[in-house]
Amino acid sequence: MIDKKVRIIRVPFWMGSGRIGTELGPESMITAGLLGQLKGIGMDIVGDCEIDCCRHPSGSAGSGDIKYYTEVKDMARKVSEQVVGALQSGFFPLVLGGDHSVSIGSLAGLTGHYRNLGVIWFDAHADLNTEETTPTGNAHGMPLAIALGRARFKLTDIQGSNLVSKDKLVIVGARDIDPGERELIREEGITCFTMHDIDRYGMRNVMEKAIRIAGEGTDGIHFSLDLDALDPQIASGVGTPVPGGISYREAHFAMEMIAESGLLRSADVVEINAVLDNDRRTARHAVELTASLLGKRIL
Ligand code: B3U
Ligand code: MN
Ligand code: MN
Repeated sequence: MIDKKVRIIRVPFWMGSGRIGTELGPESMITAGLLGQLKGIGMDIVGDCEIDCCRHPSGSAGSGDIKYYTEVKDMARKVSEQVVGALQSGFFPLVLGGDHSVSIGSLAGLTGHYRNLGVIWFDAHADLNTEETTPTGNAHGMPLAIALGRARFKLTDIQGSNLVSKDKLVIVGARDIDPGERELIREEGITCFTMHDIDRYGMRNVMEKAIRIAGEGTDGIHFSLDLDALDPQIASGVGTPVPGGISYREAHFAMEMIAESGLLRSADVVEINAVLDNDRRTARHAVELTASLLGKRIL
């Protein structure tokens, strides 16, 4: 069971994804009943806040290697400060994105507080692109390369943070990996459980291994939930859907396993694109999965 005091950090940010829509993610999760779900499982929601991040760029995406680099970095610094503040008060930080670049901020704050952080990353993508390998220039495809110190923009560029250890990172659900990311996974020996592994070994085995790798000998686990990890047939409200994803039942079971481990220290829920989430099903799934992650049980 996690600490009962949760601080919700809303990050209405889209510029890491290159298209609008994810800035409405936090609001869509609140509308889909997040607060009621969390209160229903006995959570105290304390001092929730919204990051004041850029929503309307004054200029173009910029000519650098990362689109909206200045805005991404500014947002990440602010998220990091709020995460640190929550941890210092003994609260569980729950970061609501926003696109997946918001996790740069979460990880910066967390690595400053915990010396030895484990990370489980649910995603259709590996999010391991660098400025050199990115096919899009979008920062949401880069947070893990930044966290491991493999991109020019490094997590340690944000004050007070440390890098994430490649041995304590586990990616789950990947099925769309770019050539440069594949190379990095091989070079660094990063644990990446693809959909092939989930089909072959089952979610139970994959999660047992993931929790062991991220949880043993660490200060605990940060869980990052990119909604595009789910199959687009059940969660179509994301910017970059990839067929053949995690099922509803697999996802809930994985959340329950993490909750049962007692090792969860923080989480982000990202990449809901409210403009594309016409039936609001993706937001509803995000809320239900968050409740399971934080300890909701069937019986
Ligand atoms: N790998 C591609 C696509 C992508 C990554 N993350 C999302 N899409 N959501 C990239 O742009 O780096
Ligand atoms: Mn992602
Ligand atoms: Mn993704």
